[in-house]
Amino acid sequence: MKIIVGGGDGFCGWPTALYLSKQGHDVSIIDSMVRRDIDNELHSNSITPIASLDERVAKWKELTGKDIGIYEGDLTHYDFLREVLKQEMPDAFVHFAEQRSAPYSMIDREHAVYTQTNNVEGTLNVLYGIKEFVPDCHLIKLGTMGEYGTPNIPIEEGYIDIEHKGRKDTLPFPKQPGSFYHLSKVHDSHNITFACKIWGIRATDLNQGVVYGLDTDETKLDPVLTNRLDYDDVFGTALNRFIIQSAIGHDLTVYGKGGQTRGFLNIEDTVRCIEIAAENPADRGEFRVFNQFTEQFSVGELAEKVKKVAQEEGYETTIANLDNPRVEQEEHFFHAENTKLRDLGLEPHLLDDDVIREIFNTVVNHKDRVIKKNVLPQVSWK
Ligand code: UPG
Repeated sequence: MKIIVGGGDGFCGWPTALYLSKQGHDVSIIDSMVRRDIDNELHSNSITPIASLDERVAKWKELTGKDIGIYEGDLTHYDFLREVLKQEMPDAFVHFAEQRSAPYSMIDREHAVYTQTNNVEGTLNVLYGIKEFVPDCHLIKLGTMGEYGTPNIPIEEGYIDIEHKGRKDTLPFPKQPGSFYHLSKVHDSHNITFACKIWGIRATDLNQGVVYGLDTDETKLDPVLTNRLDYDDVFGTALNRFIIQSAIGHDLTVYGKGGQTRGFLNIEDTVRCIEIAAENPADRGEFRVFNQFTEQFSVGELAEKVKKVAQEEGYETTIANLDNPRVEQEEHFFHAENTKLRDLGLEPHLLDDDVIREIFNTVVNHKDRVIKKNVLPQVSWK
């Protein structure tokens, strides 16, 4: 298949582009390089040193003989997107090209407006581009489990059967997102639902959980292919942050009581889920939703798991319960369905001590790169 990976230079996009290329697909990346610019804005960095996208793609070609195309540009520039679509005529468009940090969207008004205009406008352009030039192209859109929030009922995969005043319907599952970023994904979902309905576009919304890990078989092939790994308070996410904190002797930053429970998955499962979605396209006019996570944990449980492994490796580790910079429930019911990807063949890489140990041993090698002032939370929801 011809597949475009939007955001193919990023944490999820880069390993996905490599994996799809290895599987024999004809992959092109669209990326504006904004994630690298944001590192400069935030005076932050990836704990792993990362090569430029040109170097990455050249190394992949050298090692495998496979070409990955690069289109450097922004999805909010429709003229650019239109030319790429006309050139590539993709069978699938994998869309990771969004501002994906909740804390970044909560810095101030400008960052909230940027997040929502960038994400919503980019996706709207992709929808129009598909309609105009490649109506049969399957949109594989990265949503988030954070769209649902933490309702006091089990979370279904996208839709819920409701009986109300004697009538029945299947309706979109209620959304209660917890940041302007997570809201941007809800707005996208609504726009995609509508576009599928009116234009017959085929779309899969992958409501992904928190991704942990950094390596896949492909990124491990050579240091030039190394994936980025964020540890800072803005782009670092729960489990990865805790592992890096333990490696540098920092207290583990559990926010509040630590009972916040979320769906998690290994980056090795992210790439496979995208392949599964691509190989099993939604029907024309169908807006299909998969919950893309493999296990659920509270952040307190994750901190305990990391502490145990770090101590076994000889690193004394303390868990700190910090004042929560976010507004969120710290103790709540959480149960989400995640059977659809498994039914299509996903075999999860589950979290155990060895998985934590492998990430730990990778980050220990780079711990001198950590900018310590970026570790504690600095962005408040209030
Ligand atoms: N948390 C802590 N301590 C930390 C970092 C986070 O307790 O040092 C808590 C946080 O309060 C929240 C939970 O962990 O309750 C998850 O936060 P985080 O790991 O930052 O993930 P999200 O903000 O949910 O966002 C990530 C990705 C986003 C994706 C989402 C999927 O950045 O792109 O949509 O995970 O759920």
